[in-house]
Amino acid sequence: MTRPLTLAIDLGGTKLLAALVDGANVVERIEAPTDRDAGPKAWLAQIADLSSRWVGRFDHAGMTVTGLVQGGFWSSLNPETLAIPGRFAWLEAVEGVLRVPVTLLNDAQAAAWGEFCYGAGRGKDIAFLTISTGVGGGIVFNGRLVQGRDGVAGHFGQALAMPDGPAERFEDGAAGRWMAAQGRALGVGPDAQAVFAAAAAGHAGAEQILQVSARRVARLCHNLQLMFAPEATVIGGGVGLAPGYLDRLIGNVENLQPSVRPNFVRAELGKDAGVIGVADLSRKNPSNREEIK
Ligand code: ADP
Ligand code: BMX
Repeated sequence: MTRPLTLAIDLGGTKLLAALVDGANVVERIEAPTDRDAGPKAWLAQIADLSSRWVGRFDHAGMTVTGLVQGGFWSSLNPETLAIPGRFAWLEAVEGVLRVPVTLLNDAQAAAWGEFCYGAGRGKDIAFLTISTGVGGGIVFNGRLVQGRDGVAGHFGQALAMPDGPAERFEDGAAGRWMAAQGRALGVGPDAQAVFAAAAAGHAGAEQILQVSARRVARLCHNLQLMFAPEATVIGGGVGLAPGYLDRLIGNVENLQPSVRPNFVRAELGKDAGVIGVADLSRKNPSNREEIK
């Protein structure tokens, strides 16, 4: 009989990734768009459907979600990134459809752990940022994933500007959703990919959108450097991994003095950082009885 693997599922504001994971390797993967307006019951049905092909090959699972995870409950901090009705008993619901013990975690916290264990942040104190539908984050310091009180740690994308400035969350002015809206206003649509493609083809307005986003994210990371001084700032997510984005970030910090300059590195596990990270935690905690420490 072959050894059971880990099922890992990552539900973001744009895509749903289901994977069968063996250690640091994704053995099989399936991606589907997140049906943003469909709601939790439909997302559960989609998860059950995508996972059904692997029944018998896994005996535990990890699940990551965009949004705040507190115990087994899931809620939105920014409903624009993904609207989750109320405070949803997601762990119980997912265990109900998958019929195995599930470890549930915020998507960016899981990706930070994956990069710390197997990727660009191996053995280092890191801040991880996903520049994706929103801007998510995770912190691993002294070999531990920092979740903080009520699991909020790492929610860099929810940061607000000065109290007398606009009451806009950071991610609403920098992430993929913002890029898409800016692009559509210029007739470059419908999404961030289209903005990248137009910029590569020489469209000055599209290039400007990328530069504004990168300048803002670089400033956020400069501030994080001053607050936590991570050894590496690992960048992932659909936007963060897109060609040229990391170089634009680096270009924005090269004039800072070295002690306060973020050390930007690309997420080595790419889009699989979250599923690999949560798979690792679920293997260590398969009965799901202990809080993640
Ligand atoms: P999620 O937010 O669901 O975790 P992603 O990490 O793929 O998913 O991030 C989604 C965002 O990244 C969207 O705004 C999407 O347009 C953008 N994106 C995805 N792939 C690319 C790419 N190759 N180039 C540019 N932007 C991308
Ligand atoms: C938002 C927030 C974070 C999440 C981040 C990245 C919600 C629904 N999500 O800041 O919890 O980690 O987006 O999510 O409030 P993604 O879907 O862009 O990967």
